[in-house]
Amino acid sequence: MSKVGVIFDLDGVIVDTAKYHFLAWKKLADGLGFEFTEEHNELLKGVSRVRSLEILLDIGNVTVSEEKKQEFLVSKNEDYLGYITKMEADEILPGASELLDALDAAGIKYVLGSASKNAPLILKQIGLYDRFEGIVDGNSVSKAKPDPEVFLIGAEKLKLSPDQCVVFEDAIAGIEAAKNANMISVGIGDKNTLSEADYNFNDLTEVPVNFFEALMTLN
Ligand code: B16
Ligand code: MG
Repeated sequence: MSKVGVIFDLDGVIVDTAKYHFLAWKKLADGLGFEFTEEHNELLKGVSRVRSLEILLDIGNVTVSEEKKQEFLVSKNEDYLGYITKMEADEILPGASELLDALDAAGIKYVLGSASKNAPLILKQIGLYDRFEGIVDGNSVSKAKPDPEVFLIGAEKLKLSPDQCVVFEDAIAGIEAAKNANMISVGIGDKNTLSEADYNFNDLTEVPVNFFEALMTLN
């Protein structure tokens, strides 16, 4: 492979917004009168907003009208926005800024590939918005991960073929999406959970300096 490009997931790779999703979903569950735990929240990682609500309502064994679901989606997002509009650069996860610097220095382009419709706002809050070659988020896709759509649009933005793209993901659905897109997958987080990934690191500080160089010498 003579050239590589990188596609970064957002939540769980660049920032930890899962904690804010948790607080906002928990408030909704509290209002509906059932318990929503951090373990339940794990099921929502990398999953779209609409699908997250369906999972949450299943957990509480709650059935509501479509109209009510729309209301819940709006109120949950308003609560979530209350948290993310306070985010700053100090919430960038360890190793992320350094990795982007290393990619810039090596002339390797990168885009964002996130399920979040709030991704542009979050990137602006933490001061990374202008660093990305392109942003593919929940507003640009019609099919959620594990469908490869989000990453295939990312490859187009990178002007590379899928097999030249390296995806950094923290969610099982995201690793599956990368595989479905025929891309190289890097799991960030628990190696056992993300055992399907081609490469695994606990966090971005562990990515070796020669990682991309080594990939380019393969094949
Ligand atoms: P929003 P990622 C995902 O972000 C989150 O992991 C997931 O928990 C969330 O439901 C989804 O974004 C949608 O977020 O409500 O902001 O549109 O991991 O794909 O960057
Ligand atoms: Mg994620």
